[in-house]
Amino acid sequence: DLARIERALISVSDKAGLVELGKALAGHGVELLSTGGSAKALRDAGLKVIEVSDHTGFPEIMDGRVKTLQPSIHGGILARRTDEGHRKAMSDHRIAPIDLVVVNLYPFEATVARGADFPTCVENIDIGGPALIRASAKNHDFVTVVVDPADYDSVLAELAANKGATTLALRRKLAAKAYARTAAYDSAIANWFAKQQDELFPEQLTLAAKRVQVLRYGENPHQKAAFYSDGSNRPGVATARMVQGKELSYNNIGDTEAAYECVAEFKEPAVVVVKHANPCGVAIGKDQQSAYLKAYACDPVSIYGGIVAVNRTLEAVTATDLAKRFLEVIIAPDATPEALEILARRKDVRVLLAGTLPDPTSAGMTLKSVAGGYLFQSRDNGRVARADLKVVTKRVPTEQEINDMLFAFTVCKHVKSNAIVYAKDGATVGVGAGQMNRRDSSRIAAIRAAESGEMAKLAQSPAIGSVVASDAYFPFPDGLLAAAEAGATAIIQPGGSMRDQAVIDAADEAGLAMVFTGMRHFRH
Ligand code: 93A
Repeated sequence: DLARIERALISVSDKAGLVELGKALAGHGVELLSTGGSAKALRDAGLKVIEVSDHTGFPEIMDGRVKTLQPSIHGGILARRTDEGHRKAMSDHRIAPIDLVVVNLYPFEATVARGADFPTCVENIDIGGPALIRASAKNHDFVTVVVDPADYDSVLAELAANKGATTLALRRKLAAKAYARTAAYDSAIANWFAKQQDELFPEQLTLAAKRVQVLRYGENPHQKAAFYSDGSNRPGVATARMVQGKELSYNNIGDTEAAYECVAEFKEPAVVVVKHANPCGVAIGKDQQSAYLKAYACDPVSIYGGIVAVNRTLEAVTATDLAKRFLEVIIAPDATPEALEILARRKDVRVLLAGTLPDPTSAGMTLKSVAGGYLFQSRDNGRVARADLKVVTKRVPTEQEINDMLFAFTVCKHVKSNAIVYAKDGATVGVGAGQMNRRDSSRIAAIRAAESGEMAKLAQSPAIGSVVASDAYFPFPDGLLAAAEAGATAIIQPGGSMRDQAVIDAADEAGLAMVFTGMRHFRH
């Protein structure tokens, strides 16, 4: 299983750890072949290096586009050492075996990311590098391939332990990583090209995903799960820094995303509490603490084991109240040192600092899997502004009602359908989520409001005098009537039902004000 390393080919764009690697290899008596820039770096460090062009007897041509694409290089990598015919070919054509190939590629992804122009991106498509990597990985029975400076140490450790040889187990592991790297590299190139042609949904789509974490389990303990980054760097749970707490779970990640995307919708200081991916309390306020108190009051029961997101630096006053609750996760753009000190006393709660907020209006794709396929769609970045509202009832909503309606409709966008949200004074007072008919969502939200009112010893249900938002049109008057019965005074909904007129008539009869948004916010 051991394969000795006598000759190495080193060709790297990222020169991190290169000199240390070269020195260690030289220490094992390995002959070093290298390309222009890598050879220079090694030579400058006092190492003996043979230029690939000297080895092949063929110069690097076309600005380096052809440097290692040579039979004497690829033959030296691909030769099956135990095969009579291959050995004869090597000696006939004076090909020397190459046992270790260390390559990392032209930085195509980074070049695209820094917004370089088209020809620069194209020039950064590495051809020779992937060929070296794929050839070496194919012949892993004899050849060790390294594509990531993070793996230099494990190779050197084996050389030290096995008198200058690597084990088959390591070579196989590195070969798998090698093909994963060239696949990800080519998918980055393919996706970039598709984007250049303005193809939102190219015929063939390849996904590059980098593992962030293998999770302890999935949605349930008998399911396995892992968390991958899509490389987009959208601020949120994937990019946030965890400053304390236990490892995130699968459900934590989904819920934290729901909370943070929702809280990012608001310009004013805002607080969102999420349970099972649905907001159970959302509020804006003149400051963070007043927003928190209102969000908490919406549903003091469901916050237990919840996820809390804020859209400002987390403050000590709010942290003090949060520390009194059993919470799974707190996510904020940042936190004051005092707030962190207070939360540190609750060792279990995970605290994530995301640095900044995601832009709710930015474009992007969401992905869902179904049996045998994937569903892609652009993110729901739609927003309803005041000017979009069309008053359809006899009664015109008041200023206060309009503000609360816009707030409630924004929250609705983040609640699973059928979503009904009751709101008053910049806070939700009842959320009805995920029901199969709109009337039930409406009733559940009203029940929640009434119960929370009782817990707070209010004289009457906070649903009285509230506004109601519906994520999609009311197909029948019943959902609206349930809201009127609970004491709501104004309704915001997309409109567009065949029976809109019946719903409008019912609203007029109940003395409600109602506006249509023309935009639906289903969420499943
Ligand atoms: O332009 S290439 O596609 N043609 C080649 O033959 C070739 N061989 C190695 N790029 C090629 N490489 C790449 O050069 C390697 O993948 C590495 O990223 C880079 C190292 O060049 P240097 O050693 O000159 O810095």
